[in-house]
Amino acid sequence: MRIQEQHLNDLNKSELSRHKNQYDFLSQDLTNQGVSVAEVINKLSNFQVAIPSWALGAGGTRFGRFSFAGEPATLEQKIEDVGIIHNLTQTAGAVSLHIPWDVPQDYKAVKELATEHKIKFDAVNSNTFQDQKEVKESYKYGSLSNTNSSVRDQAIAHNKEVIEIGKKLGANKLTVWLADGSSFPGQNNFQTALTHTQNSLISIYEDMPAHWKLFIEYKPYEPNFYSTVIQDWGTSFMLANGCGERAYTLVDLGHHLPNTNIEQIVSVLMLKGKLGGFHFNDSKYGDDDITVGSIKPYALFLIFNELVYGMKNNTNNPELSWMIDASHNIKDPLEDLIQSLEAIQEAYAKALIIDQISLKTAQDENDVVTCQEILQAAYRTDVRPLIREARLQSGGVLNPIQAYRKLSVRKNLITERGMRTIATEL
Ligand SMILES: [Mn+2]
Repeated sequence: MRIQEQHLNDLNKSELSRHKNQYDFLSQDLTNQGVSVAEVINKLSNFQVAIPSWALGAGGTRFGRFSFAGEPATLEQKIEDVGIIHNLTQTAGAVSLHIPWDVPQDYKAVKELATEHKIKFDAVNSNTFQDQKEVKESYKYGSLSNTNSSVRDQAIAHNKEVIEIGKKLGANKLTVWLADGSSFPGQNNFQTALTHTQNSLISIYEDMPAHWKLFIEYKPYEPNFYSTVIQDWGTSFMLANGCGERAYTLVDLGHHLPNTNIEQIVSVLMLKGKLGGFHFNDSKYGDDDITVGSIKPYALFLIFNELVYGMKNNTNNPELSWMIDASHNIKDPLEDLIQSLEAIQEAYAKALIIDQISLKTAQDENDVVTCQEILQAAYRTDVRPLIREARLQSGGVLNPIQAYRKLSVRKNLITERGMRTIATEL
């Protein structure tokens, strides 16, 4: 399904005067407070978040999966879905592919389709957390950390193959997330497992082209319930340092034990120039992978405060790679992603209007009350008119969810693809 520009203009027309009033009021108020509204709008417009190919169909749980009608059955259809989201929001200008779920058949055609939708190829993701068809060795007891060298070699070779696929698409980052660990005490030798993992990662790192980055993701538990080899940011940081300059830690919001101070982790990693990628989602209990901002929007804002500070002050830290890593099985996946993008933009906008100069003064004077007042003044501001204005200026719609429904996108996708399609590998 292709959305016509004229349709977007028509949708915006009916909302325009209300938006104008709200935007003028907020923009005047922020300008009086010393905020450069044009700069905020510009930053919001430039902020692009990658959509992972596995979030476009309904996700499942370990108990089952409920398909959503009209799901994309091919890589081409997945790119088209990202194109729809990007068209409406103008903030989803990239797709992150999962190999081997999304190996292109025709690279040229896939690249052309992506370009047509103004979609770039973000980090490619390897998969050694499940056994693929027709492979010799099993990852049941781990991949890069396995006690058996032929299993490790197979997992390394898979990652190198993912790099080759990424190269052909014009990607320049590899994300490695390992399920490796143990489910029972005594099952693993921690030191051996970590040493194997480091050596395997070095072998993958050395295979990457000189302009590529390696992102090492961590997670405390699940699928293993006693130990995980790369369990926390410290382990990831250590492994990244062991690989070299272009290896970085990747923070996934859901990959922390409850109440972890994620904003502090972000801040420390950026100080050291080692935060490479960021995965957005939200959770109540564990790695729940639910819609960004649906549970803890204030925590997301505090994280963005550190990200904004780091992007301004830690010039040694590279430009970050943003991705939504959420997937569940109740909502329309595309509406869910639009909600996530909105929540990300909102937290980012609120962080951008924090009065950093006054905050620094209050911190220096140990005026704790004022510090809190400054943060919460920004958080309590309804910044949605700024996000709408950024979208409008970039050619998107004022209200993406409403537009999605008015254009009957899902109905059209069902007509095109059928009721019973299932996204590849879900
Ligand atoms: Mn992730």
